[in-house]
Amino acid sequence: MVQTRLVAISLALASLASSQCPFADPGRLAARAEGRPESREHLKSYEVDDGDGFLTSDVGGPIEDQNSLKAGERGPTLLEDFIFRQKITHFDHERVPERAVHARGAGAHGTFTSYGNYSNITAASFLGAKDKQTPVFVRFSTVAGSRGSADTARDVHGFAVRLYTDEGNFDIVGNNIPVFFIQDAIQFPDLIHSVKPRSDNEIPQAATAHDSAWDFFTQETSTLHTLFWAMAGYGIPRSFRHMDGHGVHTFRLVNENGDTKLVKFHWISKQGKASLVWDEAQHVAGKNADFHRQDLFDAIASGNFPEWELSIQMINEDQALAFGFDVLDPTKIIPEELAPLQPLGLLRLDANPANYFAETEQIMFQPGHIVRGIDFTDDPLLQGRIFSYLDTQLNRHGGPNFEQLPINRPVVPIHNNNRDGAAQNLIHKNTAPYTPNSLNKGFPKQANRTQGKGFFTAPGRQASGALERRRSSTFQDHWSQPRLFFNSITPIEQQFLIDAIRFETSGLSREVQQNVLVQLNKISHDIAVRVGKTLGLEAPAPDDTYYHNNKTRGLSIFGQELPTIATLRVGVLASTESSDSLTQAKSLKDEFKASNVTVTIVGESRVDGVDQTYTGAEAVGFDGIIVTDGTEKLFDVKNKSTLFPPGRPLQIVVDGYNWGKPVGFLGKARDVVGAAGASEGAGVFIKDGAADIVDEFKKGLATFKFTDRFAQDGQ
Ligand code: HDD
Repeated sequence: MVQTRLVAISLALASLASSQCPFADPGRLAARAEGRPESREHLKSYEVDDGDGFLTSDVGGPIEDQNSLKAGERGPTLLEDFIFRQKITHFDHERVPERAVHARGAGAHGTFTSYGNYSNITAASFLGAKDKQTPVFVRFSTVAGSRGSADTARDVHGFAVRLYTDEGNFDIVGNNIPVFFIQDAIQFPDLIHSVKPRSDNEIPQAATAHDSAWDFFTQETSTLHTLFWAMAGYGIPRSFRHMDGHGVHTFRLVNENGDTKLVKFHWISKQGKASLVWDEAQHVAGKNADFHRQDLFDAIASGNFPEWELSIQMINEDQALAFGFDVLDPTKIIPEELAPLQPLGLLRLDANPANYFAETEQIMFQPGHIVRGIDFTDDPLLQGRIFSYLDTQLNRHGGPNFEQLPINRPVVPIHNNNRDGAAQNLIHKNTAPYTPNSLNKGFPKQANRTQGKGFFTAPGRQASGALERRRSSTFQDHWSQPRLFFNSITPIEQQFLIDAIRFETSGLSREVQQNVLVQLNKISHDIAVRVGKTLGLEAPAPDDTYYHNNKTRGLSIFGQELPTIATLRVGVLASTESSDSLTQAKSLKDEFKASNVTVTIVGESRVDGVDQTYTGAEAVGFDGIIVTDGTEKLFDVKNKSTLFPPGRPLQIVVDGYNWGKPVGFLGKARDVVGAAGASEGAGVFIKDGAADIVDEFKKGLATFKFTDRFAQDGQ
């Protein structure tokens, strides 16, 4: 008894110590080193630590034990048991509605640092001075799947950024694809109903490979451009860290004089862009449904803070129609050749949420959260979004006070006449909650451009015209830019895109398949022929109205060397029965450490430095695989062991090779090359010892995928 109490006390002290230790997490360390506040600082006053104290009821009374109050030792529970009722009632109400779209996601805190003073183009204060720092929270997501769906489902990915600026919250609620499926927000429910699971059996989860999705894609052809991006590598990123983000719409920047420019916002990944291949993504979904959220969490927890550069494309107001399309049309990119990327600042994520629900689940982004110096445009998709997010958040929160939740509060004081409502957290003392008033001396006062610096709407913005319920004639071309996208990626990426369409359409009804070919044929006859070949359907005659050979830069993912290999993961296959193998594995681990590459030593059991057993190891867990010398027995298919599923060590190499990863073989392990169905060539490194392989293998990791291992049509 005494011993149990001592253990309990020492555990309590240990947890107290760790919670108070200022150096507990790398984000805090980094913030200290750079002399800036920790990025979660503004949430600290809301934290509940439980580092000490007694268990209490919600209203503070101490709770003695975890038994319900009964009439007699074996009797029924009493209604009187308020402790029981409070606990169970709270549990019964723990869930809030998941987001209607983007339900599955993960987020992190960080800091945005402005590269300069950009007051010549925008009054936005977070861009007003060189090195100015602003706390941020970013939430990444998939769109269609529900909250428990797999991270690697093929999908557009959400990239929502909140900047807690010193003039209020500014949200850029974007995606990893710079265009969107529809041109008018009124069609959003139709789009989402078509991609969500069937209404009768709720199948399939988090997938567009079904009739209704492709029916909508072919009936509403504005979808084709975004669809092409999603069918390419953009639909299956390697991690959230390896994707760019885009504000999608054209926005306005407004300076203090009221001068405006049209802009597109982009977050360019400093990790580079990298993607999985489809077969791999499907395996990941089964083996580790939390693949992306884990990657983000682990990277930040280990002090490898992901970074993105905020870049804009900026054009003049009179250039809105200058490029042969309308910049108000969210299905169009502005090719970089027409408006180069201009970097404005650096976003760095350096702290994980302390509580997923309170922070990641309760953050409520809105395209309508803008700050002075940023303005909307008349893009009809943006206009509708400004309404929808507020509305859906009223539903999720159950009342209008969700902006008072810690994660939603701005870091500046709020003064207005909004009052009451469910879960009102503030105690308003002003008894004249109306404007204008004299009883409170006119406070809170209205701002203007010289006092309080108010303006959200660009002073010169105008709108006029007859009321019309129709799509703009400048929004009609749905086929030129999907073709531009296709022309601008490499042949193997084109192949992946075609293979994805083949996969997605293979189970559709004949009628929808025919419609798919009609639309593909308007983009490219070649694509229609290639997809038609798998479907067993003949492509229509070429329909060349929109055919062209233009290309733009920056769209390719595969074949671009990654700027850094830090945090990439190498699986080193070893055998606990061979000391040579283990020594080699350990020296590889040391050699890769300098590049911040994570080496996982895989062995039959967790002894002698083995990090993971073959029972738990899979190629999906590694970006590259090296087989050590002395492991021959593991690759002998006749070697049935109870320590791993049949054939697992070989399967790891087979999968790694087939998914384009760099693979290495040391000493006698070179025999595995043939057994794994691999052949010598790019990305296959056959060496004698550990020291010989490291440098080349690092280059292999930067190449990331060796795409010459994949077949291409017509070869
Ligand atoms: Fe949306 C969530 C991105 C069009 C209605 N959207 C949501 C999120 C992202 C986007 C990243 C998740 C934010 C988070 O992490 O909490 N949505 C986009 C982009 C669009 C877009 C880039 C086109 C450019 N969305 C769009 C339209 C509508 C909506 C046209 C409705 C008319 N979106 C919503 C929503 C969500 C949402 C239903 C669900 C949960 C939420 O808002 O807070 O209101």
